[in-house]
Amino acid sequence: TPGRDDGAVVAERKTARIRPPRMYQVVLLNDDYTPMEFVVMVLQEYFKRDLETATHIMLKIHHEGRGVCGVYTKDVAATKVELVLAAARRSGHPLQCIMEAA
Ligand code: TYC
Repeated sequence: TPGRDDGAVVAERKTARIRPPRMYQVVLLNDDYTPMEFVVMVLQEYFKRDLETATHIMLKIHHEGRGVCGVYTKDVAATKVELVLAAARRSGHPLQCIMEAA
């Protein structure tokens, strides 16, 4: 900036430049047909949950209708939704997966 001291400009930017990205939760929905084991596999494979946590999340979805699998930046969440839907389609299961602003 003309007529300004460089040090002052750098100090100004330090307070404004870093902002956390908007986060999105990836949610699995319950249905009557997708096998429990398939949902547990999805939670392990695509959301990096251990067997115990994956089983707990699956049962929560089974009983409450939906459950949060993880919270990610927009692009990562969108990719996970597509990968899960593709895996479900490949296996012939009606499993639904959505993302929503956290
Ligand atoms: N309700 C399914 C069953 O009884 C299991 C299930 C759990 C399906 C979670 C989808 O997101 C889901 N086989």
